[in-house]
Amino acid sequence: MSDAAALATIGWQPGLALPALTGDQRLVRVIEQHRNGFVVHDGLVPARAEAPRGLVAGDDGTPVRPAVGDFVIAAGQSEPLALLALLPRRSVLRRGAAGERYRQQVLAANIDLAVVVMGLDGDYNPRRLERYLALVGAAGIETVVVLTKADRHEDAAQRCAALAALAAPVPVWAVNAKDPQALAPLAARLGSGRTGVLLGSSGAGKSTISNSLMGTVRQKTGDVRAHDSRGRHTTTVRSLLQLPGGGCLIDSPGMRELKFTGDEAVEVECFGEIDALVDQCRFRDCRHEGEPGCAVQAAIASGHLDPARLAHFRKLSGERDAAAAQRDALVRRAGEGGPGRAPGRRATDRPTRR
Ligand SMILES: Nc1nc2c(ncn2[C@@H]2O[C@H](COP(=O)(O)OP(=O)(O)OP(=O)(O)O)[C@@H](O)[C@H]2O)c(=O)[nH]1
Ligand SMILES: [Mg+2]
Ligand SMILES: [Zn+2]
Repeated sequence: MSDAAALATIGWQPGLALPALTGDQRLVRVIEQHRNGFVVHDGLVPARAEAPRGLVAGDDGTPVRPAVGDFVIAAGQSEPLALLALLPRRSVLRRGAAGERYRQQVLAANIDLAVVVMGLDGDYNPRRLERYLALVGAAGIETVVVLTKADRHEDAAQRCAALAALAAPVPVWAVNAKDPQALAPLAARLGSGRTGVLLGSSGAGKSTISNSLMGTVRQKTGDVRAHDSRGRHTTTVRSLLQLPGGGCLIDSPGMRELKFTGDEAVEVECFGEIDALVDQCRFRDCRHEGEPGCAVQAAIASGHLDPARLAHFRKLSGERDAAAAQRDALVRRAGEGGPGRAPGRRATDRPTRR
């Protein structure tokens, strides 16, 4: 198998020029990230790999922590391979890292499709879906929503329609995740050269979807608690799987927190109809709190806009603004204090825990 053909099995896009490599170097993709190292794949075999302090040179020379999905130049014949340099990312999915200080966490890199997974059981939550859509919207990648456990819930069609209305134009499918047939539309979007990432709460069915697409029980799945449908955090590491159809899929641990980075276009990504109404308000600086000629309040009065949705729109844009202010303050401080330090870098791509 040629290098390019092997790399295609781990999501290298056909026709993309390979970087220049010396004798003992090869191009690999990060398929797992652990506290003390990485698992990478060159299209033929997986291998353990390490980088000093977990960092490699980014495309502008600044140190970057590789994430699952990254293509990296590695050196060495025996394990652990040494990770040297990161190839430019075609997309990055981030969230705000947990904790008081502002920091970004890269969830996955070089992704073509975000698959937001939500159970139709106690996991069902339209407000949480809005938050997911805002977060993945910032990555600018194709998104689909998969509602699992449709085989168990009689109101599946109704709930699916309700979410389809708020997610449009993002498609929403209600499925039995154990049924590979039901996932055919998803498989069709994950052909050769494409990489998807599964996102959702613990117990939503991400690993069940992975197994159905793999056609084999590759990922461990776990029962959810009967009284609140919560999962037990069965999956503990993000890992990139090679699908039989040629594409790649990243299964992730259940997400407990979805903090914004400040880059989310909340208005555009998930509240388009509110954004359109705002344009019709009489006053440019309308706060939609009773001003005359307010199109937003008129839509609520006529039953066209759900007040709960407006409230959540305000909450999410407020969170986004607060995150953006924290980010900008950090960039400013870095710019004043650190000679040679690229602005903004301090907040990005750092290990979340040491
Ligand atoms: N009946 C039915 N059960 C499902 C479906 N999807 C998932 N399940 C079950 O829900 C439970 C949780 O599924 P997992 O695939 O482990 O969930 P997960 O999202 O990977 O959870 P974490 O790894 O903890 O983040 C398991 O018992 C699955 O068998 C579905 O569509 N129908
Ligand atoms: Mg799982
Ligand atoms: Zn208004």
